[in-house]
Amino acid sequence: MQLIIGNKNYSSWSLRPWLFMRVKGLHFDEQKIPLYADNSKQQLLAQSPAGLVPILVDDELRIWDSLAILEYLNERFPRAQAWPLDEKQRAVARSLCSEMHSGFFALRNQMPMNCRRTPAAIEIDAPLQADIERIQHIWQQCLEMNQGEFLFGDFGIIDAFFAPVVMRFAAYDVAPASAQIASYCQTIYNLPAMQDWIAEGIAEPEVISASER
Ligand SMILES: N[C@@H](CCC(=O)N[C@@H](CS)C(=O)NCC(=O)O)C(=O)O
Repeated sequence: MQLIIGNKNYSSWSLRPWLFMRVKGLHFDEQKIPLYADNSKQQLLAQSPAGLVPILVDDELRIWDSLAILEYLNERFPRAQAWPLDEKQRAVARSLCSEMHSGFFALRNQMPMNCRRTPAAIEIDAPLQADIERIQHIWQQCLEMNQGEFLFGDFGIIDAFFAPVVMRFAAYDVAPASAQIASYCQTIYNLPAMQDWIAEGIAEPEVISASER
């Protein structure tokens, strides 16, 4: 399989499948297309008509969109335990991923992922505060309910989905609302795969000024 991704420093959508595949030991080659440069869009459109990363290539099949990629990996590698085993928990985990996938616009716009940012707080308006509180509430509920290191026990798609938020909270110095949340964030941050992603992101030469706050 090949995973086509954007800049590791900035591409939060790319991080999700990349981290999941690395944590679960699924072998893949990666190809990087630096985003928002002169010929980026051309390169993206040559890979997928949607013109966005991530894209997973599996033989002749191309899958775009991080959630679709992770659902495909769940079906292709059932032993990876991508979702909780319990049907009801699985439905909740899927709801939370969908909420993340289609919402939190204030967080996305005002706190772009930027692995190399020196941690510092920014001004937080009401919509951003609401996003931060909702995410911390989700994490707290999951961690209390499941009593594991990760949101539903073992590392799953849900953790890959929220990993960019962990990076955002670190970069913009958002205080964890509880010791459990702090520990969860540290666990994600310390994953060897996450550390590799961060180091490779920091080493990238490209700067996307729209993502620098
Ligand atoms: N919903 C999509 C969003 C993908 C997306 O917005 N990707 C951004 C990178 S983080 C991108 O490719 N941007 C390039 C562009 O807009 O030209 C997903 O989950 O994969």
